[in-house]
Amino acid sequence: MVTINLFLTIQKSAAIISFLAAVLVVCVVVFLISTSSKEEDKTSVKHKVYKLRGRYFLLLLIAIIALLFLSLRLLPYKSFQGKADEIVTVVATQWAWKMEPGISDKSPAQFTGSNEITLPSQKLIKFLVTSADVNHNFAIYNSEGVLVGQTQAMPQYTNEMEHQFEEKGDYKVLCLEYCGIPHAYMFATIHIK
Ligand SMILES: [Cu+2]
Repeated sequence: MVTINLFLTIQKSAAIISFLAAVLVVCVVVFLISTSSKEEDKTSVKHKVYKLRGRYFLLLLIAIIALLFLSLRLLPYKSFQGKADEIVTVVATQWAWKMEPGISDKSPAQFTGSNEITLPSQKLIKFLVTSADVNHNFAIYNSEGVLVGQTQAMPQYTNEMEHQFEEKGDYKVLCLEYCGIPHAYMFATIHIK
């Protein structure tokens, strides 16, 4: 009931805002019509508009650069420069996950890993993710079901994913790319000690 009431309030406020915005548009149009009758030299108007356009462009450019700088810093990717504490090879296959510590020299088809692995907390882990058949998606969920990291598992290509597990516990690995009927049963476990 509370949700419905809140929804109605949002709908009501949206209606009021839309009405006010429409009134504002009408006012602007009326103002433009009332002032457009005045004769003004075309070249001087052109000059004014160009000057305004230049300023507007500069302002927009500054805003874009500032927002880009701020938003890039907020991205949740840690800068990685070959400092991973542990490397894990992950191979996806229809319909299972195979994981093993270290870099594997076997082909994805011959790779034998486990669907359960134990890793340390507070350490930077680098997952080398590939597939033995079709596209899959390696997704790690914490014990509360929150997605903490994911990357595509592609055949003939290795994606690198870095993750630092801040909390100890059991993390579930699920596939986020539909890969056949048993896709939903494709899971693995990462124990963080
Ligand atoms: Cu899948």
